[in-house]
Amino acid sequence: TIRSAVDLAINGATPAFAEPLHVGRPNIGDQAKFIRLAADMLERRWLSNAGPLVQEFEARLAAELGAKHVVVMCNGTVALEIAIRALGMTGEVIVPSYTFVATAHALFWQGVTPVFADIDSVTHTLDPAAVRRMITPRTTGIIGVHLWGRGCPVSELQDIADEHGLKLLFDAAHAFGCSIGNRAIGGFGEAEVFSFHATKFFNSFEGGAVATNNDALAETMRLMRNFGFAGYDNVIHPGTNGKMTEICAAMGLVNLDDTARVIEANRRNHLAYQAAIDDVPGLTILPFDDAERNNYQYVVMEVGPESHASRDEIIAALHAENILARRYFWPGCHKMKPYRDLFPHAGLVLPNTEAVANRVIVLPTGTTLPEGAVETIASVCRILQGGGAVELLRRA
Ligand code: T4K
Repeated sequence: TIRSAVDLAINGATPAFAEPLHVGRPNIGDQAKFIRLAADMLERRWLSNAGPLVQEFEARLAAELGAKHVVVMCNGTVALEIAIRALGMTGEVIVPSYTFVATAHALFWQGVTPVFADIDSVTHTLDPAAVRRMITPRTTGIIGVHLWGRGCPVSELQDIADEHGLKLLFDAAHAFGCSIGNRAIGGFGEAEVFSFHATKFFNSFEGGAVATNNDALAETMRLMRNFGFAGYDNVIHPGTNGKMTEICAAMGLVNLDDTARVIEANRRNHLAYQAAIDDVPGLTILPFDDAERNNYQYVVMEVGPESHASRDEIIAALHAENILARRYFWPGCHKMKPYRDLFPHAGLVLPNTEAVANRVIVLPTGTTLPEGAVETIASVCRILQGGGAVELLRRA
């Protein structure tokens, strides 16, 4: 138990956890069912290329999301790249800087310049007024990100897109099972892109998907993901290899059956964090809107100016305890090497992005979080607020 500064690992005590607590520890469903599906797959000798498990996974996802088409891919980044290309995005596309770097990379990799707009500092998602300021004659689209599974302002962004004739795509990598105005994420804009990476709400080892209600777009993406083949020897479109394998689809199917358990664990952890942290001066847990469907996959703690310990001191103290909290998505894409000197970003200042990126800590959650871990993590954070704990760290 951690009661005072001398109980902290930064001050030489034994770490609170013998094994590391990761952010994004995979949740895994019925292992026996996964082994069964894998054995059947080996028996069939059909390992990739739109096999029966991939087809079943796509149908299940379309039903869950209420989308007309779901095209699964090998990962979320390739899914973004294919959606960007299929939509004909060129020139400049406006994105938030405060996102996982894949959102920006997917554009750049397709020869499109990501133009970074600022976020709203309360919601952490794109600020429509900031998007308007970044529009130029070269702008062809907007990618909104439903960060932390919290919907971005879809209708305001749709209005901007309609006014300026822009394509609107959403990066929904965090947002499977979430809603906006009680409509499932997956049906907004021209298309929405999901990730099923190991660290996501539900995983297929690696994997991603694009959901869309546009028949022609879905058809183009299906061609693009398989080298443009329309049957044997008949290439009718430029393409790449974005296919999901059968073993990944098997994992996806198993984990899709397990999402209620994951939501339950995530929600319990989130409530426990709120109860334990929100009365610590300077620290707050970003709330979810309980009127919406949420997956509660990210526990985001914000370190305010009243906090005695800085964000990075809290991270250092947590890491010493084997609590591998993360500074997602510091420092913002516009400050990362590939983008900071790129036209038109040299010297770009995004005040809300920078403020949020400097105050966020993402904490571990999920089905594997040990009993009582939230309270231990909270007591580390609380002790850092007084009793000389940080002073000891600063002297060291
Ligand atoms: N758009 C957005 C908004 C995204 O957040 C992402 C991905 C994408 C697009 C792209 O989708 P994908 O192409 O990835 O499908 C992780 C994930 O790799 C990445 O998928 C995710 N976002 C991002 C938010 O987080 P890192 O660099 O933090 O990953 P890493 O390797 O440090 O893993 C996180 C923690 O999870 C580690 O402490 C270890 C633990 N872990 C990880 C794996 C893979 C495990 O315990 N077991 C595992 O198998 O990026």
